[in-house]
Amino acid sequence: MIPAVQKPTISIVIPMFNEEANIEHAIHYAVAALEEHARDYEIVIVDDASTDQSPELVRRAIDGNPKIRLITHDFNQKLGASLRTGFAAAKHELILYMDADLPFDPDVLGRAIRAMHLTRADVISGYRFDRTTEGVKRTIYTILYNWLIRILFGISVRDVNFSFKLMRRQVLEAVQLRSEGSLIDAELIVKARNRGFVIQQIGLDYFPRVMGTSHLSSPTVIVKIFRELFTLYVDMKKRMSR
Ligand SMILES: Nc1nc2c(ncn2[C@@H]2O[C@H](COP(=O)(O)OP(=O)(O)OP(=O)(O)O)[C@@H](O)[C@H]2O)c(=O)[nH]1
Ligand SMILES: [Mg+2]
Repeated sequence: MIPAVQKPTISIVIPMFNEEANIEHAIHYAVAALEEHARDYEIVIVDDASTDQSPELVRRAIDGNPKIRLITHDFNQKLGASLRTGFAAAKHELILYMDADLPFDPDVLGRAIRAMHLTRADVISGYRFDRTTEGVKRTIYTILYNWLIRILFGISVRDVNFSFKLMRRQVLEAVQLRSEGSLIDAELIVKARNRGFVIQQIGLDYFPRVMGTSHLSSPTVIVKIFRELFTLYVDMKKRMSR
């Protein structure tokens, strides 16, 4: 007989850089989803030295809800470094990484947790049902990047850079992440697979950013991904037992 499943405890990690137009909105919907789907929760927001009002807005939210946490970088360290900071601080059983501009409805957590139990997965990786709304150029980049990761590491993840990744904390304890930039998503998925963790995927409705400024779709970000891919390639190829 399969025992009834208790709601999990969940940490949502949000990397944040100059998101004053979005962060309160993201917190509101993240809290609503966590109140519904988690036994206990926290929202860990890593401020990567924003120069706008976003850290102030987070502090205000913390006054109303102490389950929200703010970690501040003294200088801008980019996405990978910020996620590593957030993952190291996260203390619950499941960890979800989510962007501040709400590219998906956090309420899908319920479906993802169910998929995790149902498929006995350690990681649920979300892919966008329709990613063409991010524009033709970026759609092509995304397809090529997924294809490249598949060729280099023999891993079939449909949307490796999409920010929805729900993980058991054992995954983060077992893998050592080194990316500073946006290679972090691929590094996380590849190293989880290398350690023998089960990765399953679910499709998600994707909502492109409508407010604030995009920071991660620039040529410098892409160049950094390739530089880090070169540096970390051997490390990312290693298969290890847990
Ligand atoms: N830590 C850190 N996070 C960043 C940086 N730039 C952006 N972010 C955050 O990373 C997440 C994704 O950034 P986005 O700018 O939405 O990148 P994207 O989703 O590829 O592009 P758009 O949605 O089109 O803007 C958001 O939560 C941002 O606040 C940065 O320099 N450092
Ligand atoms: Mg975005």
